[in-house]
Amino acid sequence: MPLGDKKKQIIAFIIAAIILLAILSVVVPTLGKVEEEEEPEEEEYSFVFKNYPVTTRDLDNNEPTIAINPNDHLNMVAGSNDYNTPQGDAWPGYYTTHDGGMTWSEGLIPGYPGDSETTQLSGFKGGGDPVLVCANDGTFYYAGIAFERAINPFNPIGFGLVPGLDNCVFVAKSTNGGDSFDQVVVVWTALHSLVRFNDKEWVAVDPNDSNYVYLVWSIFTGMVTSRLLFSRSTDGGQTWSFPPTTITETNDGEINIQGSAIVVDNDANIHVTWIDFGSNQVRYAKSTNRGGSFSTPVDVSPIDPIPRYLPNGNYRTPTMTMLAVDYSNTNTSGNLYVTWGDYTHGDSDTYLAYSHDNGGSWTGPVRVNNDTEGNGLDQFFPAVAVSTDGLVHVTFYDRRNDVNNTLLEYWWAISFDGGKTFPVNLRISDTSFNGDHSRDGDNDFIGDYTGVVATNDSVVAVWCDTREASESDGDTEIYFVNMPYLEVLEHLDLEALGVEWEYRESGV
Ligand SMILES: [Ca+2]
Ligand SMILES: [Ca+2]
Ligand SMILES: [Ca+2]
Repeated sequence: MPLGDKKKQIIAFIIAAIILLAILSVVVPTLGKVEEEEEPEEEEYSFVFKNYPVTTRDLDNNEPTIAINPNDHLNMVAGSNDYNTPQGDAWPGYYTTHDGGMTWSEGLIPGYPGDSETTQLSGFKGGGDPVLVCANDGTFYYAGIAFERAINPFNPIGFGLVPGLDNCVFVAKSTNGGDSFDQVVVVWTALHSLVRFNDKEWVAVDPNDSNYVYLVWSIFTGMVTSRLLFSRSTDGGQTWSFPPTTITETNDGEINIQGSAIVVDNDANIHVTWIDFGSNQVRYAKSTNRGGSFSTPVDVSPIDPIPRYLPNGNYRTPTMTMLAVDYSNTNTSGNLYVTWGDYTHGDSDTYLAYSHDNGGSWTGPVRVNNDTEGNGLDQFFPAVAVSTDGLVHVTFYDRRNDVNNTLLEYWWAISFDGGKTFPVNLRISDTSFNGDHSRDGDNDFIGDYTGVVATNDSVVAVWCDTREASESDGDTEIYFVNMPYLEVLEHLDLEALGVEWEYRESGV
């Protein structure tokens, strides 16, 4: 290297060092100031939860259900009555996410009218009553009903379900995280027994053995009396017990039942609840032999069913039970929680009863929504889930923020003491909406229920929402929210609410 170049390098180095010092003398004090200014500022927790649309298509989606893959919480499958079909009639739709609910794919259970694929559902004209569950090995089961339709002779202007036409309950299965449902099996059809209509089924899977799948449903005779039927599969939904077991006994006077729910606990016990609309009681039965037989049904709680149409709404509001069990493998494991809508105080409230001895006895009802009793504002369509630390989460439609008792929001209540009290009530829809915008005109419909599931760190819920619709352009979508509940609880003043709570690791 020539000597002249070295001299130039030294001069250049000195100049660079002077410039660097000059820059530091300006920048360093500035950095210090910025830090001082930012330190005392802490952003307030908003308690606003971002809602995501599950469905996007132009026609109606209602009556949502959701299940979560225990091995991959980013993988969830939701379902709805989906009218986005070639014929425009309802069919069970499924929606799958692999990114925690931010984006969803949309599909229909195979065999829908116009489908090129033939399944056991091919030939039925419509379907619905979607219910999803997921076993611990990640197998998703999807239950629903399918039916034919015709001009109803008893209601000449009505195109609908006709006594004597065939309909069925079915269970479909997905072993690829809900990307497809390749096994679709009809469990029972109306023509099998010449009874008239199978309705409102619910499905459960043994958490530890996905081959054991259980189905309950109502069967109506002449659309007047109904019984609760049960069938089980021991081979992963390929075959089902035949004929079904009757859980309720007409001979005992239980002739008008509906709104059933079923769960399986960690010890393989099966629990079933329903409403007897003859005696107005929430009822319960249990099987300790994997559905071989059931205990004699018992009363859980008296019920005052909410009106078929609540005030200020042209959509029906049936009363059903929803049931959840504690899977924590701690001292609360096996606790049971049943929720329903109740009209005791002259408006609709969310009620709950609990059993802390695995169905041996029940306590309740407890009023879940914490607004003023008898204020004329309605809560309805509750769903219930237990997180793996034993907290009880109930979600429901709520009109408490509209003095006219019309606009709907979706709310979340939490119990820290096994369902005895629900001191935390939070709004989780990020807007309010009008249920009468679900259809053009007055024949509105937002489904018959909503859905919630919980894990060790989150509570996810789905509901039917009309936020993008209007009275002249009715359309509903399924909306989804994921509440990171541990983070939420950190920001609540639980002490002020009288709550003593400490996070409890699940024994799972
Ligand atoms: Ca839609
Ligand atoms: Ca109320
Ligand atoms: Ca309307």
